[in-house]
Amino acid sequence: MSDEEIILSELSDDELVQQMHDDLYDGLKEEIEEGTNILLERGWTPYDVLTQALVEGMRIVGEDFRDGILFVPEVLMSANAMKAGMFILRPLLAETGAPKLGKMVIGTVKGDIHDIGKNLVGMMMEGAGFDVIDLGINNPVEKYIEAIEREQPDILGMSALLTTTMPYMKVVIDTMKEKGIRDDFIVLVGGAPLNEEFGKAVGADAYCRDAAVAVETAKELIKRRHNSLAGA
Ligand code: B1M
Repeated sequence: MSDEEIILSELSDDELVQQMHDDLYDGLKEEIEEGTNILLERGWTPYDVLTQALVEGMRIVGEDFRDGILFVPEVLMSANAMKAGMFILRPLLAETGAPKLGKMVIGTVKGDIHDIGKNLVGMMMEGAGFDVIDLGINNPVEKYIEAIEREQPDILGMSALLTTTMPYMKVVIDTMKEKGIRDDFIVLVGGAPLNEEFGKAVGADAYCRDAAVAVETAKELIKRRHNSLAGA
């Protein structure tokens, strides 16, 4: 323990958020939990804690990972610290009392074990009033098909964080087409290396830049679908 131990509760909001970025960088799970709770006690909304303290912190980790300053074991610790913060926020984001809007099945594609963004999308969708069935990571096409046939969701969401795994989304959508079930579901895709053009190219209904966009897009496409069914 250093002589200059930082007491998180004595920091101003700005200093605390800054400190949480540093703590996330250093993979300090307990400090992230404490910081998350302090910001909530100070009246921060769960969404602001999530985006300003956690997601922004992870963005910085991502840059240094890319630049070879951080390595997999360190980034794993950051990811675990981030997840501990998200674990506290999850029930708070979900308890908005919003009326049920629909159901989503979501999972990270085969070969890919990144799940923070996917979890975040799931949390935000729950908070917006969707039932979310989370298939986890590394999902082969069979798992997606089995889940949508079983759950009959309104939406299938797929996440990929690697340029090598994102083409797998097309495998899933093409299989849905072969089975004649593609148009029974809204397909949303997301993940850092994707873009709008890619979403169109693989045959998704939309690419979602982040979790907030995923929620807005899901609501909009569900509304459109209900309107067109009502008019049919
Ligand atoms: Co990985 N990794 N990683 N990694 N990792 C990236 C993705 C990378 C960009 C880092 C870098 O080099 N800059 C790079 C990919 C390069 C590329 O493909 N071009 C990379 C690499 C190379 C690797 C390994 C290959 C490293 C290695 O082993 N040598 C390896 C691959 C493992 C595998 O999957 N097979 C690997 C491993 C790991 C860890 C295990 C250490 C860890 C993952 C832990 C976990 O997820 N449980 C990890 C992490 C943490 C990252 C970075 C640093 C952060 C990702 C993250 O959680 N971001 C990442 C760097 C980066 O992305 N810049 C990186 C925070 C999260 C909130 O954002 O996931 O983008 P994101 O999600 C956003 C949006 O994208 C969107 O909404 C989310 C919330 O706003 N979104 C969706 C995401 N999914 C969606 C689904 C939707 C809608 C929106 O459906 C409707």
